[in-house]
Amino acid sequence: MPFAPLWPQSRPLVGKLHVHSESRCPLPGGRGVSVGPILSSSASDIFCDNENGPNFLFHNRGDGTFVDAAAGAGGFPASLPVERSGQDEAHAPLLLFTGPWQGVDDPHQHGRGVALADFNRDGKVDIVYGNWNGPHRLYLQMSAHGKVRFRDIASPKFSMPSPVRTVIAADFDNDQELEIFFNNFAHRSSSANRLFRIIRREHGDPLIEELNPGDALEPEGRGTGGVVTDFDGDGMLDLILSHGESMAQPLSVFRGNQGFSNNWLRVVPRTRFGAFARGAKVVLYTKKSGAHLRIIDGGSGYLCEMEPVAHFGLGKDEASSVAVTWPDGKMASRNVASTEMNSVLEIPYPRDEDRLRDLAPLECGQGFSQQENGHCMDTNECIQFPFVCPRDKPVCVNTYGSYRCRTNKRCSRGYEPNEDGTACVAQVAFLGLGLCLQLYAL
Ligand SMILES: [Ca+2]
Ligand SMILES: [Ca+2]
Ligand SMILES: [Ca+2]
Ligand SMILES: [Ca+2]
Repeated sequence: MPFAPLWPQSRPLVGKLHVHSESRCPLPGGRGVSVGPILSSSASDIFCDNENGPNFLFHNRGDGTFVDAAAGAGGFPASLPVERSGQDEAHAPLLLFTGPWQGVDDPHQHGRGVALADFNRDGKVDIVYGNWNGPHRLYLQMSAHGKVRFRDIASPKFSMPSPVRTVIAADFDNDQELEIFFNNFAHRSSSANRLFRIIRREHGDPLIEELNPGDALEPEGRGTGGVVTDFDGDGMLDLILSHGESMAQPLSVFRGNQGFSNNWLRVVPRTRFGAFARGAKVVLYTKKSGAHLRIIDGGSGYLCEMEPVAHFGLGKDEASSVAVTWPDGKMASRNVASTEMNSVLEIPYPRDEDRLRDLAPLECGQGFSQQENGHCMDTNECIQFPFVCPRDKPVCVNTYGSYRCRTNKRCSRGYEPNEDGTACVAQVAFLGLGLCLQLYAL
């Protein structure tokens, strides 16, 4: 008897989005995917790292269509038609890439695990991923003249090729600084796992320090997947690694050895139906260390997915308030009491009547203040305190959570002072399809 569908008339719950390249661009093999507001303020963008072809960075245009923004210098343009099937909407027009982003297409490497995080705590989402036996990438998201580009800050040790599978970004010792764990696959020879701490600096790129992974070194491990979660509820992240594919190996579970006295907070945003709110953005404002950002990532890792919890390590600092932004743009903020430190906070999806109750003053902490919309935002010290900078460095530059002062260096046309005003740097030029050049004149 032929199989009769049980739902002959009903509209399908899920419609397929066809995202395919023009015929001249062969389809690469998808390996890693990460979903969250990477470029958008709330809507979910999609980063895919691929093998045998360029990576994708699909920017959500907010109307059901995406544009691939991954191509940059050295890559070929990825102009993609985006269309829906199973629905009545006309096909979206061909979306031509105009090149405001740089460098995450990485067309000659073979991506594996990927994770989203804000490593330099500037409020912009950064991307880390591993390439199979190729250089691993740590891309900071930068803004230049209102446009966005990515800059790889991976050190030689960090980028050293390995047969990598899962990549995890998490604060294993709750000291505020994120660690990155590479789960390697002992392919044809030993290949130990690796652990790095990304140490945020006030006015500079983060420092990358290699750490001893201890028992998680597993030089003969055939690691395939890995996740962190807090199994025993002690506020310290635990690591579970799976192995196999070409040889049976048991699961491994590890617990942290350091940082037991540090403060922590775990935040669980929910959808309106009570499910985990994947794609949500969680910002924790603190008393001393500014804003910390986490994405409830719908994806990441490799052959696995991270827990839908925003885990914050705070060292000796304490949270002052928390803000959650859902993918549909809804936002909720609330204070965090001292008595709530070292616990799990559930954040429900806001109902409309919650808005009235949200008018209570928020504790935004150092560098941030409550704005007219009721939420914490960066304080613009340069406007609020016009004489904040000393005479020898009179130019005030506002930054996320702080500000800096630089010398009043004059530059020729087409150039501008660098961050500390010690040299002139060519203004970023965007040429042709995705080609972005930055020239230095010292
Ligand atoms: Ca960042
Ligand atoms: Ca840490
Ligand atoms: Ca634990
Ligand atoms: Ca500021």
